[in-house]
Amino acid sequence: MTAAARTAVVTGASSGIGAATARQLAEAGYRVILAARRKDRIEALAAELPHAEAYALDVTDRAAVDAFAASLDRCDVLVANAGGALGTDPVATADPADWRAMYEVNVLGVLNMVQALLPALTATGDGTVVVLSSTAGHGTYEGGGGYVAAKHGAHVLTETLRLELCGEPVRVIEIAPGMVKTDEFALTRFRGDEAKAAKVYQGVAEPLTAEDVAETIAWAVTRPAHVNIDLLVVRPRAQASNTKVHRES
Ligand code: 8X3
Repeated sequence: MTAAARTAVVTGASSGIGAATARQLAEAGYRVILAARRKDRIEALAAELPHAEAYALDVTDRAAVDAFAASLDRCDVLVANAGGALGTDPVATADPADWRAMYEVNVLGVLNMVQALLPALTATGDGTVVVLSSTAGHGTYEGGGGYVAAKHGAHVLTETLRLELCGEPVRVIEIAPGMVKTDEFALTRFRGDEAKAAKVYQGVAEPLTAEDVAETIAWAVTRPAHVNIDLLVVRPRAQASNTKVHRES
């Protein structure tokens, strides 16, 4: 098998960590399938990369995910990256619709992809699942609410999957990033309010970039097959915990 034949599927590949990961896995020699809802974006990125294809996909749509899985000739790596936050409302007043939407994409979206692609991942004899959780999946903070709950769900899904697949030829890796400055994460969370989104990173000298996180993903994926990076927590130096961030005034 040549390196180029090995296929990596990256969800949420239209921007941020997903797009950066697609780039790095392509550079590492993988044929990369970029999956995301925004077809124009993934088509543009796929055109820049060697051995890359774009597939318009909403990971919360199970029928669409099953059709996507059926269209693949092989899948060696799944990077389940699609996810996101909506709002910072306290538990007392948050909109249940936001909680539901976050559970749908951050937990059920991962579940859909894992269930649909597991037969192909196993069939390679050396499959890898990477779930992008978050430091929000390992501790809470005020206003974290539904996002923290959903990312804890993604973390538990990943840990349980690793237990259940022990003995199968599939690694299960969790990457948990802290503060990452991307074009869209905070903007989506604050529903397009640029001032509020900018405040998240205010005074933080160097938040992580999407490329920083993509490097950790590519590194974990390219370890020898018997090496499973169970959990990799990555934060900027200026962030010691979810609630301890150094800001320069
Ligand atoms: C993003 C990290 O701190 O915004 O997953 O919850 S945080």
